[in-house]
Formats: sequence, C-alpha cells, structure tokens
Amino acid sequence: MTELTSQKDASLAAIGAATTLDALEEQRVGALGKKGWVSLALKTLGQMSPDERKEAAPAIQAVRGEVAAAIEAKKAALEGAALEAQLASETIDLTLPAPSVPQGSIHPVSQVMDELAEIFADLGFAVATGPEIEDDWHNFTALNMDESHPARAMHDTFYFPDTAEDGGKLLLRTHTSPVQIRSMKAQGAPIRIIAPGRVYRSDSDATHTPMFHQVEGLVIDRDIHLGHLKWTLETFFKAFFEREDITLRLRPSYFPFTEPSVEFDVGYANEGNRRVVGGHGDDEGHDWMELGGSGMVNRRVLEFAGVDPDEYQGFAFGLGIDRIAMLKYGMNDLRAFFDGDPRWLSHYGFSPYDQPTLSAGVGVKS
Ligand code: FA5
Repeated sequence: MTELTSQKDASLAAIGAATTLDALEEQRVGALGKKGWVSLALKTLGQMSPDERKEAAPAIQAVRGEVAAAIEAKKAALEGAALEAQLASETIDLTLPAPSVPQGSIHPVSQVMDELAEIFADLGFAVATGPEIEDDWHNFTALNMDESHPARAMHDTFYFPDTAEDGGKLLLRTHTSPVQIRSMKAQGAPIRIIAPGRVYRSDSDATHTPMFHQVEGLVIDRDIHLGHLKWTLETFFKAFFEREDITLRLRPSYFPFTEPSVEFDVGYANEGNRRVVGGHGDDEGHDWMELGGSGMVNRRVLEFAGVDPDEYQGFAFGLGIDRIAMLKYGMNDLRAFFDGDPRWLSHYGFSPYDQPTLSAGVGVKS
C-alpha cells in the first residue's frame, strides 16, 4: 500500500508537470495502460485472500480514480491553452488607423456639375435627367434626324445588339439632347431646365474621349429669341469662370434640331502648356476653344415632343462639361480625367466639404 501511495504521488506530480499532450499521454500509458502500474496493482487482487482483497480493492480503485481524474483535468487544461495560442496566432486586425487628413476628393467633373447646377438654379433652371441607354427615337428621330439623316453618321454611335420593346434600336446616348424630348413630353411648356450627364461616342484623342459629359439647356416659353440665348450663355460663363473678360464667339452652324444653329467658342490664352480662359481668341497668343452647340429649337422637335410650335418657341444648348473643367482648372489632356490615378485626383480633386455656392465663388479651391 505504501508503494502504491508513493507511485501515486510520483504520477500525480509528473501529470502536474506535463507541458504537452504527448507527455501527458506517456503518463496515462505508464499508469492506466495495460502494463501500467495501476493495472498491475489491480492484477494482484486475484492472488489475494478474500479478506485482503476486500481491503485492497477499494484503495487501488481510489488511486486509479484519482490518477484518471488528474489526467482528464490536465488534458482539458492543455487543450484549452493550445486553442488559446492558436486563436491568438491567427488574429487579424481589421481596423485601420483613421487618416490624419481626409483622403477622398471630389472629381473635377462632379465639382463642375455642382457649379453648373448652382449657377443655373440662380437663373431659374431646374435639373432634369434621362437614361444613358437610350432608344433611337429619343436620341435621333424626335430630334429631327430620321433613319436616313446624314447627321446620324457624325455621332459615331455605340449600338446595342438588343432592341427596345417597340423594336427600335437601343444605343448609348450620343448627347444629352434626348432629355429635351423627355422633359417636354413629361412637363409640356413653358419649361426651363438643364440636364447634365454622361454621353458616349466612339472617339479618342487629347480633347475627345469615348465617354464624356455634356450639359443640355432648354428654355421654351412665349417670345423667346436668340438674344436670350446669347445673354444666358454669357451670364453663365462669366459666373462659371468668375471673370468679366470672357469673349464668346458665336459661329453659324447646323444641327437638325435647331434652326438657326450656332456653335459657341471661348477665347483663351496659351500660357506654356496651360490654357487660361479670357480675352479674344484672335489676339496674339490666344485661340478659341469650341465649348458647345446651340440654337432656336426646331419646330419639328416641338411637334415631336407634343408642344405647339405656333404658341411656344425657345432655345437649347449643349456644352462639353469636361472641356470647361479643363479650361477652368488647367488640365490639358482629357484622357487623364478617366484614368483614376490617385495622384491626379489628389492634385485636381476638391474637398468634399467645399460645396460650390455663388456667394462664396463657385469654384473656390481650398
Ligand atoms: C451636340 O452634341 C449637340 N447635341 C449640342 C446641341 C444641343 C446643339 C442643343 C444645339 C442644341 P456636338 O456634337 O457639337 O453637339 O457636341 C457638343 C459639345 O460636346 C462639343 O462642343 C464639345 O465641347 C463636346 N464634345 C463633343 N465630342 C466630345 C468628345 N468626344 N469628348 C469630349 N467632349 C466632346
């Protein structure tokens, strides 16, 4: 019995000292395995007299129970510690430190769209929108360009293989002018809207990209004439560029949806490879940049849109937003607008906290 007690003490000490599951298993086999000292002690019961056995059996069973319990407890402790260690080593810290300064910026095109809306809202214009996936009727036919009209060829249109529900062709709108039709059909006359948005043409060089932005303007009322158009464009450009010496050149032009039609250019100075708006485009060191097309809305277009051309008339214009952004903020390659380069964006982008307002100067860059 004394031997059993000392074996038990040694075994419990070794179990307590085990630092790995393998070392613990060694202790279990040594004590409770087939040839372990507890099993051997149990085997001695067979050679004992009934009286001896009566006394020895519970004592050996008690030792067995104590050793087994100690092994179980140690096993649970070692497994728990192993799990903790594994969890600790597999932790991923998903949090990022907050940047010390805000890192996002507003793209110059978005900024210019906000500036446009601010200036035109002051002139009493509402903002209208239309779909970028347009049908042939709104993009061409209702703008007085029927199937065989040669002006369709000038638009380098991206067509979809699918057709619209009425069987007409679907396309990526080539200009914002279809919004004129949609707005007049929905609202009738009088109407005074601008419609900024994306347009698409198969075109690419430093001043042309396959996707670009236009803003359409439309004013329909009684007694509207070309003088109102000229005043509106001049007033807009002066407010937009925040200078009085803006020279607009109106050139006779042709658009099927306006009659008469004029294209308008703005004078700018070449300063190194930077263009600075202002002055007369024919002066030394100056040039003209075409910014858009305009004219008096063709009566056929008013008829298509359900407005009576004998009662109402008006003007429309469409100008390239990217072009006026380049002029105002000094970029010289339109393609960089759409490269998504963070360095370009952090240089030319705007703080999200600076909302353009007329009172603060529409394009103040902090
Ligand atoms: C039009 O798109 C007419 N819808 C404008 C219009 C509206 C006329 C209402 C009359 C009445 P145009 O194709 O010229 O016209 O384009 C207008 C402006 O968009 C151009 O002056 C130019 O500033 C800009 N633009 C045209 N193509 C591109 C391009 N690929 N990339 C960047 N800007 C472009």
